[in-house]
Amino acid sequence: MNSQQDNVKRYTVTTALPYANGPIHIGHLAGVYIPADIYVRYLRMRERDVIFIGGSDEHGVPVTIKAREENITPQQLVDRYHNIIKKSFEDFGISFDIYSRTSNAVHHKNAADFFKTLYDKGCFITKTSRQFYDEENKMFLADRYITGECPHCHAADAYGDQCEKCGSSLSPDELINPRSKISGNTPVKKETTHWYLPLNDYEVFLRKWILDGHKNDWKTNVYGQCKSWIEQGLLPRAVTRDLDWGVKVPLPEAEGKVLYVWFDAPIGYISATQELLPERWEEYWKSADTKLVHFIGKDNIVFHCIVFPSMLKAEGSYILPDNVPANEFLNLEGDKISTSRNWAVWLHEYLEEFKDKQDVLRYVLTANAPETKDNDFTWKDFQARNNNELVAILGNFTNRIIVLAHKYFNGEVPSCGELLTIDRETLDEMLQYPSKIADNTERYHFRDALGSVMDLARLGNKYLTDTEPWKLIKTDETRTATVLNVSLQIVAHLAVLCDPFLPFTAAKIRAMLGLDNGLKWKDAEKEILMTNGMKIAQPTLLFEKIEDNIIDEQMLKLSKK
Ligand code: B3M
Ligand code: ZN
Repeated sequence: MNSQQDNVKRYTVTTALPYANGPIHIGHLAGVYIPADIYVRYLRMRERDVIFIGGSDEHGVPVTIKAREENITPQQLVDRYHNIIKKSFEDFGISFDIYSRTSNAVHHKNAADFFKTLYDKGCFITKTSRQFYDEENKMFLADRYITGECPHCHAADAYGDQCEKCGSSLSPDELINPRSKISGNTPVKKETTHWYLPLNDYEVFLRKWILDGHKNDWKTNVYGQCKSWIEQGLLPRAVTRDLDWGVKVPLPEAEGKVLYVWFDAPIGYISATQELLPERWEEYWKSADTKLVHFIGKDNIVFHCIVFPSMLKAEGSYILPDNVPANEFLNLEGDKISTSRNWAVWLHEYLEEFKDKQDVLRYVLTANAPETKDNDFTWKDFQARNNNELVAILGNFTNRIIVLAHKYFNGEVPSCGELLTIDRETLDEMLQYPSKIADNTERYHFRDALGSVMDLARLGNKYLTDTEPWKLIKTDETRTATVLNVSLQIVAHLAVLCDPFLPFTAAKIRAMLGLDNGLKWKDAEKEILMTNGMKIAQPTLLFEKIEDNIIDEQMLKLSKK
């Protein structure tokens, strides 16, 4: 365990705020929400003071474009997706303390105040430039609102920031024959003034804080990206936009301007904390003994490691993140997950089609998490991990023990007699798992941590194979009682240790064993969790085999996309 932990009094854990212009898919889950939920559930079991913050990111140009396409208001659009997202997280067991949203009043006030504080301290510079303007609709055009011919591949409908055909990043000025996406007219150039945060002024601070301070504890992908950003040279970044959807810039001369979505969204973490703990939120954002951890995907690294920390530093009273354990990307069947191409497995659909199988997806996405490199989700692998690991190892061990306890001992925990070497060794090995799993979890190595949970179940299966209680019962009931007693201790330890990873399964095992729902991590450090005579309920199946036809249906569904 890391030594600095002793000084940590509380944890603020945040997850990237998903854009409320589409539902959640497995890429989001594997990259951000499952690892964060594991970490938080683990911390709660360690009885640490932790708050888990999430919410929808409801501003930004993609929201306004999509709303316009559907002929509804941006608010109607984000209401729809916010509700879908929030419900799917709840049903999936992502245990947020609050799931908020950035269109609400608390956030608008907080983000505007934050901007005003920086403004009053003189942290911004202004720049005036000539931007594309649609005269018919009387509006400046964000990059995505301008289309034209790609200067590289000559595709007809490249966007002002990117050509989707050849993939080049563009600026609107490079487009041949630019047109407004809204009126179809040729836009004119008009002067506009914006506020910029001069990131170049933060270079010394960022070098010292990240490059010197976090070389050894941040993931190499995160550290590497930060290093290359800093070394390329940081430039002033505009923090305002000409748009009518977003947090209004709180200055009289800023009519028609809002905060840039990437300025307001991370402040959303703070706003959500204010909503959750109106009296005490500052402890979680302004005390040196609070550990702030941002779970994000790799495309958000620069905003969470460079831009937001510079904003917090500029403000002056906030702590900085202790870690930003960003994951790489998850692909689907060998292809990049894409919302616009509908190439995804959507969480709300999974929850309908695979009722009560939250933990199967949690398991597969953790066992195959893109922690150090991009990884691939395939339905075949989903099936194999369910059938060969969850059913065959964890489910099978638990089920066998509970069935045998009923068959031989009327569903009561039999008393433990003299321990033989094999029993002692097995119990000793079992007792190594709490710290092994804890170490990996504290270091954000969730894949390895989950691997150890399964190793404990494997240990149980091996113990059964070696001791063969179904043979022993014919000759030696006392010895059989001891073997089942030891096995039940393993099942009980599994119930505690799998909880952060497979919370639904943990609850089912606890119910069968008659264990308290409030068991803590330290309970798993004790040898005896099941005492003589405790009543065990009838076994219920933890996992069931997934047949080929189920997988074929999912493959067919994908092939139609
Ligand atoms: N909504 C981008 C994304 O979902 C953005 C994250 C905001 S975190 C403050 O990738
Ligand atoms: Zn192109």
